[in-house]
Amino acid sequence: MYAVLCLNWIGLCELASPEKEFMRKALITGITGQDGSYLSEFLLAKGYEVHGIIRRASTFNTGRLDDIYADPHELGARLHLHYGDLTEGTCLRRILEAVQPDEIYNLAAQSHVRVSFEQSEYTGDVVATGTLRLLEAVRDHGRAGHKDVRFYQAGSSEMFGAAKPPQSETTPFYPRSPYAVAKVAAHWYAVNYREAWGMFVTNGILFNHESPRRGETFVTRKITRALTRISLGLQKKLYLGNLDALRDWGYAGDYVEAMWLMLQQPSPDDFVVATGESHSVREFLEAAAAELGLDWTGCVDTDPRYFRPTEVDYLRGDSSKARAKLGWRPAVSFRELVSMMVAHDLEMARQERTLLAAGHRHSVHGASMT
Ligand code: NAP
Ligand code: F7E
Repeated sequence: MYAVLCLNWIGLCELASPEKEFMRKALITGITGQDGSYLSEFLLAKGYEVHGIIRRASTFNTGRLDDIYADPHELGARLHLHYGDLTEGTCLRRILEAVQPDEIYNLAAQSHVRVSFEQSEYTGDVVATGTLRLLEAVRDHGRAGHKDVRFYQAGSSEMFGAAKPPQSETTPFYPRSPYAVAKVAAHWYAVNYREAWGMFVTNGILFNHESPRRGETFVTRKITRALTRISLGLQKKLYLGNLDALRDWGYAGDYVEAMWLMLQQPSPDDFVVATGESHSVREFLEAAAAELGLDWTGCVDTDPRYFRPTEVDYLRGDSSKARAKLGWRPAVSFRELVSMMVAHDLEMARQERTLLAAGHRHSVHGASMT
């Protein structure tokens, strides 16, 4: 202990400091995604050491972590990134061995429903088999005598698909896309590992949650990006698919707290997380346009390529169990969410306009994608 304290005092061995020994460690797959970034911030604020798995990419994919990332050479850095992929079990095992986490949040996924119809095998490999790979690695980690790990599995309201609303933990699944089928498989792998091996594995069944960090090809962000640009004359048209689909949209920042709460319970379980309120895509469009004082009817057209071979028409969650057992409830309303996203994207559009006015070229990524 003396040696540890000495080393820590002279600042040479940060890893051996007593604070580090008691600091809880979380490992997040999908840390570079929308939820991964909010969860990292949340856990760092709670005093965790946070480790994330990132994929090698030819361009930087850590943009959402820029505000919280500190150089690991800096004393006190508590966010650490490791290269890995859910399609490779070997790296997952090595990362587990190196990190020795207390909690794992499995958020990694090919998460785009429309894309899953085009890349169904890959989606199944990452979303279903990837979860299985990670569960197997955690199981062996425990058998090797390491400390018990609590595991959060990112389930989705898409698993309910065509089931009648309101959907709760007891509603039978009726998946309508390769993505949703893969999430159902991952859900049942998680249940089976809990029951067969006594592992602490919890499924969060989260309804849609959005934010200014939402990927730009999901409908809410696609709308707020396009309408704000249209309002400043930077774009003329927005092409969308089915405007009648109903979704229970919440704020991602609220939902990551529910993930954490689930892993603080005395035993593992399954929880639906939702606002209980549904709105159509058309209503989202109207609300975003109203924020900007824009008449959207002249600038929005339908493009059938955004339709899905099998659509999920109506999702509305019943999160009574999470509210009662976790004490969780959403803080941000639908209107506040729309307003927050529009304000963020309006600022982005203003920056773009300023650059253009100053003679700089500016490209918008993914504007024509799903
Ligand atoms: P997201 O923004 O699409 O992020 C997905 C993350 O997974 C990214 O970090 C991505 O890395 C990573 N990833 C993709 N393929 C991978 C692979 N083969 N190996 C390792 N990492 C991989 O998704 P999100 O909205 O944050 O959602 C988080 C999780 O919750 C996902 O599992 C999603 O399916 C689920 N979910 C989301 C919602 C929602 O409304 N947001 C609702 C219910 C469930 P790159 O950055 O390199 O692409
Ligand atoms: O579509 C309709 C589309 O892609 C919502 C993922 O995070 O939440 C997300 O999946 C609705 C659908 O999200 C366009 O047909 C119309 O009915 O924003 P989305 P999603 O499919 O609900 C669940 C819970 C997840 O788990 C997923 O990972 O909007 N829609 N026009 C459109 N959708 C898109 N993307 N683009 C359009 O142009």
